[in-house]
Amino acid sequence: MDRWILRSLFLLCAFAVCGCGGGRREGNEAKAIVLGYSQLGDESTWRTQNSRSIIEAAGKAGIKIMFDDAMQIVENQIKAIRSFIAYKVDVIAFSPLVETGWDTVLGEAKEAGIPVIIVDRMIDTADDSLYACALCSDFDREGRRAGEFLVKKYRDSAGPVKIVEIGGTLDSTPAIGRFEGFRDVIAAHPKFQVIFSEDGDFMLSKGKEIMRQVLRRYGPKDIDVLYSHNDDMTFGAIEVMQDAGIKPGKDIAIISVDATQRIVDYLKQGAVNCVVECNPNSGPQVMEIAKKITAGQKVPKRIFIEETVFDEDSDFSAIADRGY
Ligand code: GYE
Repeated sequence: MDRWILRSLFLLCAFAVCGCGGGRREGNEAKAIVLGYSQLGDESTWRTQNSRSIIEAAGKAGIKIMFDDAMQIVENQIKAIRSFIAYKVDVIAFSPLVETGWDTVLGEAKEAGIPVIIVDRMIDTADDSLYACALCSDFDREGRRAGEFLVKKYRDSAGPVKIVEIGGTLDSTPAIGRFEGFRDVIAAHPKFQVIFSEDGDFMLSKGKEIMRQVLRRYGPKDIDVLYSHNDDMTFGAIEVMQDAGIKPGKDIAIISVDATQRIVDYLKQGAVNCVVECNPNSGPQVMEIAKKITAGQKVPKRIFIEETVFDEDSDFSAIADRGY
C-alpha cells in the first residue's frame, strides 16, 4: 500500500515538472533548480525510504524533481538520464544499480554541461570528471562491522563457525563491499567458514528462496550464522526458518544490514543478533549538494553517509525509532 502511494507521488512529481509545458525558465518565473533523479528501483524497504527521503527533501528545498524508477533495469536508468539531458535539467542525480557501464551516458551529460551527483551506490570509472560528487555509504565498513561482530560473539569458541551468506545484487557496490569487508575481517580467524554464499538481489522473495535451498542442503545443526546483505532478504529467510521449526537468533545467529524498524524489533526480541545500519535518509544532503553545485560552489568529490551498528549487547533504549 505504502509503495503504491509513493509510486503515485513519483508520477505527480514528474508531472509537476514536465506538466508546466514547453521549456523551463520562461517568462519571469522564479528559477527553481530542476533535478533529474534516476532511482534504481523499489526492491526493498530501504529503497522505498530512500526515495521518500529524496522526494520530500526536494519539496522542502524548493527543488523541482523529475523522478524515475528504473525497476532494477540498467537500460531504464540510462534512458532516464538521457531524457534528463534532453530536458536540460540543472543537475542529474542517480543511484546506479551496478558499478560499471556508465561512462558513455555520463560523458553525454558532461558534454551537455550538466553536473552529476552519484547517490548511495558507487560507479567504477577511470574518469572521475564524469561526476561532481558521490554521496555514498561505506559498504566495505558495513561488511567489516558484520565480521567484527562475529569475532566478538565467538571469541571464546574454537569453531568451526559455519556461515551462510545471502548477498545483494551482483556487481553492485553494497554487495561487493559487504562481501569483501566481511571477508577481510574473518580471514584472520580460520575458524570462520563461509559454507554457502548466493546473491539474493536484495529482495525478500529471493531471501526466502535461497534459505529454502540452503535448508534442503544443510541441516540446522550444520549452520551457525546467517549473514544477509539486507533486511528484506533476512525477513524472507526468517520466515523459512520459522516454518522449519528453527529459532532465528538462537539456533542460527543472524546478522542483517540496513536497520529498518522491523529488524530492530527482531533484535530486541533476540531473533536477530546484529544489525549493521545503512542510512537511507540522504535526501537533505543531496539537495544541499545540488544547490552548491548549481551555485558554482566547490563540493567534496566523495562524501560518506554517517552510519552505526547495533547488536545484542547494545543498549536497546538508546536506539531511536527508525521511522521506516
Ligand atoms: O542496503 C538494500 C537496497 O544500495 C544501500 O540497496 C543500498 C542497498 C540497501 O536494496 O536494502
